[in-house]
Amino acid sequence: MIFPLLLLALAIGGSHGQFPTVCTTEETLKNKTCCPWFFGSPCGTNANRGRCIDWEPRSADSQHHDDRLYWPQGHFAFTCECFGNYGGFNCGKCKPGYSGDKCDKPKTVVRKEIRELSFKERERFFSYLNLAKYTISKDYVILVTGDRHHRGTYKFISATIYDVFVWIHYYAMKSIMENNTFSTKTNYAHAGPAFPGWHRRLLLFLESEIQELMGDEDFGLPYYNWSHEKNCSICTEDFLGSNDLQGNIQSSSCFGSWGAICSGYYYTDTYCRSAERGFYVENLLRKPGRDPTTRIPTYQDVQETLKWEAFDAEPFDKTSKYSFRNCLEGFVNPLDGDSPGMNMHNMFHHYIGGTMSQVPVSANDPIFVVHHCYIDKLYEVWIQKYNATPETYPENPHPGHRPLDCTVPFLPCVTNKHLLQTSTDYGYEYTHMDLD
Ligand code: KOJ
Ligand code: ZN
Repeated sequence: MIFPLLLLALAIGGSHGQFPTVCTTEETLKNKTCCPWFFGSPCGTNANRGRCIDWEPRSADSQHHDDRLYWPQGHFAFTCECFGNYGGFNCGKCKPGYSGDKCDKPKTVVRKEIRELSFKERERFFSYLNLAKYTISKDYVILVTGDRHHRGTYKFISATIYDVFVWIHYYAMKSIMENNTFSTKTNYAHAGPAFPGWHRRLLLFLESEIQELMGDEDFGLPYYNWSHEKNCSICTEDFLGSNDLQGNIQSSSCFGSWGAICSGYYYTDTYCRSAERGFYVENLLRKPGRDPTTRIPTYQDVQETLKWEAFDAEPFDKTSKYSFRNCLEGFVNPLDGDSPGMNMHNMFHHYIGGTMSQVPVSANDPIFVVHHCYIDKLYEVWIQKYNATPETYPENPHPGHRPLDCTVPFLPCVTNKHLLQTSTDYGYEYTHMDLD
């Protein structure tokens, strides 16, 4: 049994995603249990780090339901709840913002503008990304299937750290099946109030995975402030790579040889189908500025976005008016807050084009990371400007977007409402909070 109050206690979990490899054995899947051992006991109970909790069943365990609904219950009836500053799927790690054996040392990393990194810092960032792209995750596997509504077809396969990050985004954006029909209005990460917080959680996942891989606790992801740009000034040899006319990234950049996972299969029934044609079916593609109907959003767009005081508005989807979230996400024009059209976050994705403009696979391009870091910075400016707190997060009826829904597919549970608080609480800060 779990009560709403208990859910509040689950507020800020460590930044760790799905699926923990140790929770994908035949036995753990059958028992629907993901309470891995740490310090000789499930969830580090013996060290008073956490405990294994039983989720109150909220959906029928049918063979046909959407496995992400009421996360994590579609897969696990038991998961870890971590105490204090402990985090991670087994409470063996610290929540973001804490370090040390007892997780009692606060830490803050700084996220800087990518062009303001020193040459050394920039090279380090690219080599960290590249190592994350080629290092198999020791903690996570990804779920693939050609028929996602039939459990018996599920396969868990290993993936690299960066590819787990890509897969998380892919997994969350698949359309939602409820009562045997697909709703294409929202998904678990976009077109609803969870959008900014969900992407914040995703970035924290990558940042902490890289910190751990490199043994570099102070590493912070950089952001790309595109608001004064006429074109993509980081789409160059010195930064994220330049591209040829076909959109291929030049081989002088390490990103020229990066493959894209989960691409080529934009089918509603699949999860990252990969068996037939090999894992990477294509390389990254990038065509900045090629589509004449797109442009980089302006500094004015950014300022207008920040003037909207309401975090979100009815009906809490793509059509929401006078909503900060919907202006930032870019389904309406931030100038008037109500005319539909491509703007802000969505527009930048389309301006870059190629891989970045396809929602299921956009995270394959590392420009996604620096773009979303900037979107997260604007979210942070807004939070501070209006002193927003978890209580600011609106009640709404959309699966995955409700205030107390756990963000899909992260473990331990972190609720949407608790991702609406200042980044300092998550152990990082941005430079230039005055926006210039
Ligand atoms: C890719 C995304 C996204 C939006 C767009 C454009 O990941 O969220 O492309 O609409
Ligand atoms: Zn996204």
